[in-house]
This record gives sequence, structure tokens and C-alpha cells, in this order.
Amino acid sequence: MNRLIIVANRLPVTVERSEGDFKIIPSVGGLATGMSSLSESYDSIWVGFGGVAVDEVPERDYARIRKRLSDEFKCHDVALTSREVRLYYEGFSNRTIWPLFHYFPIYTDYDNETWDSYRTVNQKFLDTMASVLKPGDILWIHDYQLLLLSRIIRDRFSGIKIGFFLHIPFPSYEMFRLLPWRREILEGMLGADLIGFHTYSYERNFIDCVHRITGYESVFGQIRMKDRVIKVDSFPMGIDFERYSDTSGPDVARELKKLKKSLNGKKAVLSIDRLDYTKGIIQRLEAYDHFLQKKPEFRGKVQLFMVAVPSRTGVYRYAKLRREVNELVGRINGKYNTLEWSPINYMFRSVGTATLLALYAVADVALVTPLRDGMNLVAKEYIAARNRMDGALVLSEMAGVAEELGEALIVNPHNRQEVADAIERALTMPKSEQKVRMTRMRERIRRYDVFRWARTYMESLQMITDYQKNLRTRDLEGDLKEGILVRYRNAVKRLLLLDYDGTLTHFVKDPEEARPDSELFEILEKLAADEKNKVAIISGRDRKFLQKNFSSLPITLVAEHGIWIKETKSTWKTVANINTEWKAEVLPLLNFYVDRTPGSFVEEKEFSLAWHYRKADPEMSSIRSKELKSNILSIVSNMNLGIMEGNKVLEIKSLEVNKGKIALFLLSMDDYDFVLGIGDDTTDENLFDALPKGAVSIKVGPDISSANYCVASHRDVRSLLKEFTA
Ligand code: ADQ
Repeated sequence: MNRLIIVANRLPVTVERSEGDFKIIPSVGGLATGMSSLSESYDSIWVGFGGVAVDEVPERDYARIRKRLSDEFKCHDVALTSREVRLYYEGFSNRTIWPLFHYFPIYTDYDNETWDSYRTVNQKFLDTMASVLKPGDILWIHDYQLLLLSRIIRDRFSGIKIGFFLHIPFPSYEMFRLLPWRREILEGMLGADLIGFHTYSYERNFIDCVHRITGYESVFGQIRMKDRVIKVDSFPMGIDFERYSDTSGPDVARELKKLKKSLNGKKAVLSIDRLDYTKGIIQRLEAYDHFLQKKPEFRGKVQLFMVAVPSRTGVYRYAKLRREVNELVGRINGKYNTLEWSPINYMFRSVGTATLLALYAVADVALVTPLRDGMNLVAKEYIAARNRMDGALVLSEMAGVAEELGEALIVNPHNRQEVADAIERALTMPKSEQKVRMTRMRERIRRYDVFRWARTYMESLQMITDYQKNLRTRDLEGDLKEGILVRYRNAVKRLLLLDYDGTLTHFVKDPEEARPDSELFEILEKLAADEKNKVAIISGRDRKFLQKNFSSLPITLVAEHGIWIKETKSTWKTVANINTEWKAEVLPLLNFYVDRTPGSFVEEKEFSLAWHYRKADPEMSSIRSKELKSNILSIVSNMNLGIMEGNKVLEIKSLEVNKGKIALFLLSMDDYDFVLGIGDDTTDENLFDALPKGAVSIKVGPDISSANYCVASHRDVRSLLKEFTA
């Protein structure tokens, strides 16, 4: 059985002092439940903070707690000091990442001291794990307190499968870029093989930030980095549906009876969350006040149960919020109180499972109106508990869960009138309509529960790591090289497809200077002289350049990535009908970038436009090229144009042509028993992908590629080609 190491800020236990000793109580939170379902397939071990700081208790007690955690619960405690808890957890995690990722930039602190501690603690997690990790282990790291850990582990242990899941939103670039440590944080996350989010929007935001800040490209949720491909995907977390849908227990019945008695026929509205400014508690209260103000006929007929669990009490904002909520509840109650009725029943505490279920069961309406929420499990729990298919959910569009629950009454939590109207609609919704909406939502929540979530995630992690194995290009040396030479010699009809810049020759600052030297000429001449060979140079260069430098050789020339082809002793032809009207629209934009990026220039080709920035300042041009690329993307997306990123060049051209398509055309001309493709940049990936099974594809350079083999530079290419003709 494989071992699964689950890494989270907090271990799934609570350590409580009791009569001079300690009690360790396993928690029943969503994450612990989801992970427990994996115990059939994996031997699970947890690594995290146990909740007791090293300097909080005598050394001997601390050692005892750690030992019990590990022996009895398979939990490995990360030893944190109370200072670290203050700086890393309350500080960087909860005063920097949490507010910023929830779109509260004005609540965000940028403090080097807390950042240093965050880094140190992420490192400490590794130290604890180092004694636990074994080859073949799978790691699943959770949440925003450990954004750097994946990279730290990858740098130390290669070959470990690492999954990371973020439980909070991932913000848009405009928000994320505010972080002074944005690059380190992204690089930290990118150490994982699979990065999971609750929703597709967070996934998109992340990919966008990665592209703009690090420059890595992504295709269908795969980010291609220099030496690895990783997967980014969304996995909306679910709940243990059965647990919340069973409200039949005696404890629940008892609680329910109490609640019903206190309601005395009034309708119940429920609000339940951790006391957090992201949950929109103040705004919710204001909307409820507004509702009572505008609809006096409901006074005395509804009761709001407002339950708030104390949370992060050591952080100033939370203490302040607690006071504000207290005051507001007091004010609203004071405004409408009568002898028989008080509009809000406020509980500032955590409630047990039976009470929680009874509250869900009694509530005619649930008000889930966070200002931002990664997912929000309360909404799902309420739906699960509505086993009579009634009740209505008022749900904020800012919660991740809103993407799954279109049948809820969706509101903007900042729009007081809209929330007030939704409360009224929910309270007066006909039973038949409640049933239709609730049935659909329940079915969905039941199907994709927390167990399915955990399983799907693990399957995805397995898939991406298998895929990576297949992608690993092998160095073309020794026996491998010998094998190719033998196949070459035994073949009777060979097709050799060669890129030019960076493959047959090195790069130079001025593209015009990259003339073939005599050594290359000799190699090509010899290859072409063998009548078993058909040699083609497939380049991004224009016809003029290829014509000038290679027309004396009996080889096929392909210009502009496949737009033009010239067979030996023939003239240039195009193989596709290509539209060029788009050029008039794109050219001014490129010229604008030339003006702002000294040293760059635009090359206008017949069927494409290329922006070259090899001679420009590297840092500036790298920023500009990313910016230009995203600007062009918005223009070209509906014109069937593609952007090809070569080495220090962005080329915009019709998607009707690429090196792969021309390779297929050449392949169709004869029956070859040896096919070779060599190239160095992303445009050559189309070529590699188009080659038939059994063909030899070689990537020049260290980047990840779909080629079978790789070599370090154009010199290796030349030496291989020389050996062919030796
Ligand atoms: P939270 O911000 O904690 O979680 P949420 O998903 O709603 O938010 O989970 C809260 C949990 O606490 C629920 O299971 C709920 O039953 C329980 N709870 C709330 N109030 C309670 C009370 N008074 N007494 C007892 N239990 C109470 C973070 C993210 C979310 C994301 C989850 C899971 O902020 O967006 O959905 O992680 O990824």
C-alpha cells in the first residue's frame, strides 16, 4: 500500500488540558473526513502543527504529546514556538495572504518579519517531514499557510509526487501582484505536480498570474516549465452528505424540539459561520435590518439565528469585528424588540453536531452571503440536511459554491436591497418551487461528496505523474545514439526534417548574420548526395533568406513555418490558402511595442508578422513580450490566428499553417522507413507531434518537449548528422 502524507497547517486533532494531563480529541472537520476516506487505498500519515507551541508547556509534557500524536494518531507534530505561531500563522498567513486573496487589500499587511517567519516555518515543515518521508511516498499539501512547501520539498527530494490544494480563492493578477513576494510564492506553489483549486475561476487567475509573472505557458491546464509539466485543475470540495442528511438521531430531535418551541410558529432564518470579515456578517445584518424596516408585516414573524464561531482571536481585525457585530446585533434588536419577540438570536460560539443539524433542519431559509469565500461548506451542509426537499438558500455570488448551485437565490452581498428582497422571496417561496430547487441541488451535492473529491484529486495526481514519466525526453547518447545510427544505415528511404536557427546553427543577435558556415554546408551536401535521403529545412525564416543561402543545395526548403515550400529545382509554392487581412489590424499594435522597446523590431512577412526582441534589454523585453502577448490574444482569438513564441521572437500567423502540417504533407509524398525531425523551439513541437510512431524526434536544448530524445546544442546535431554520412 502506498503511503500518503497529508500536510496541513493543523493536525486533525485538538489537544486539551484536562486535570493536569492532556486529552487528544480527533476532529471531524471536512478535510479530516475527506482524507479518512482514502485510508482504504493509502496508508495515511499527517504532518502539521498540533496546536500546542513548544514553549507553552514543560518540555517533558511536550515530548509526551508528540509521542502520543505519532503513536496513536499517526500525526507528526511540527514544533512551532509561540512566536512562530504569532508571526507565521496570525501574521503572514492571516494578515497578509488571507485578506489579499479574499480581495481585502486595505486589510493586508506587508511585513518582512512575518514573511521571514513564514519561510522559516515552511522550511520547518520539511524538517519534520524529512524524518518521515520514504521513497515512493505521495504528498498532499493543503492550503495557504504552506504555499512555499512544494518547492522546498522538490528541491530536496526528487521523484516525490506532490499535490497541493488551495482552500481559499486565488485572486486575480491585479490583486496578487500587490504582494512583494509574489514570485517566490508562485515558484513555491509550482513545486507541486498537481495544483488544485475549488473553482475554474481561481484556476484561471492562477494560470494568468503564472504567465504574467514567471512567463510559463499553459495549454489545457498544463503549465510547461523548463524541466517539468504540471497540472492545474479545479476540484470543488464536497461534504460528507450522509452525515448531514441524517437528522433523525435522538440528540438532534431534542435540539429541534427546543428550537421549535422557542420559535413558536415563527419562520427561522439561519446564518452560521466563523466570525470572519470575509463572511459578510455585518452586511448580512444590515440587509436583515433593511428587510424588517421595509417589510414591517414580517416583524414578529421571523427569527434570525445567528451563530458565529470565534476565530483567529489573536488578530486585531477579528477582535474589532467581534465588537462591531455585537453592537449591530444589539442595535437591531433594540430597534425592533417587543415583549414577545427579538429579531436576532445571536450565539457567539461553536455548536455541537446535534445543534448544528437541528439548526439546519429548522431553518426555512439559510443566508449564506460571504463577501468572498473559497467554497463555503455551510451552504452544502444546509442543502444536505433538507431531507424533506424544502427550504430556500440565499447565496452570495462571491462564494465558490455559487458556481455549483445555480438554483439558489443568488445575490450580491453588497446589495442590501437585493439581499432583503431575496430574504422575502425565500420566506414566501411556494413549497413546490422549494422542492424543485432543493431536489436538484441535493442531487448534485450528494453525487460529488467529499469522498469523491478526495478520490478524484488523487486520480488526477496519479495521471499527471504518469504523464510526466512519458514526457521525459532521453539524452541522445551511447547505445541510444548507436541504435539510431543502425536504423539510419539499414533504411532505404529516409526523410530528414531539420529546423535551422538554434538547431543547425547557433543564435546570433542579428538574424541576417546567421549564415550557414562551410561545415554545415558540407554536412547538408553529403546528406543530400545520398539518393536514399530527402532532406528538408523547415524554418521560420522567409523565402528570401532560405533561397539566398540554400538554393544551391539539392534539398527541400520550407519557409515561414510551413507557408512556403520549394522542392529542388522547382519554384516556391504555398500549400494553403491563407488570409492576410488581419495584418492591417495587428501591425499598429506591434509598432507601438517597437516604439516602447528600444532594440526590438517588426519583421513583416507575407503571411505573418514577427516581433523580434533579441537585441532589446532582456528584462524589459521579457515584460513587454508577456504584455504584448496577452494584448494580442484578446485581438486574435476570433481571427483563427496563433501566436508562436520562438527564441526572442513573437510571431503572429494564421493557424492554418504550422511545421506539423507541412511535415504531414512531406510525409504523404512517399513511403519512408526512416523519419527524423530535429528542432529547438516551441514551433518545432508541432513537428514532433505530427511525426509517425517510430520516427526519431530530437529536441535541442533542456526545455520539456514531446520529442523522444534531446541533445544539448546545435553542435550535437551536427555531429550526429556527420556520423550519418561517415
Ligand atoms: P471556512 O472559512 O472555515 O473554510 P466553510 O467552508 O463554510 O468555511 O466551513 C466552515 C465549517 O465550520 C462548516 O463545516 C460548518 O459546519 C462549521 N461551522 C461553522 N460555524 C459553526 C459553528 N458555530 N459551530 C460549529 N461548526 C460551525 C475554508 C474556506 C472555505 C472552504 C473551506 C473548505 O474559507 O471557503 O469551503 O475552507 O475548503
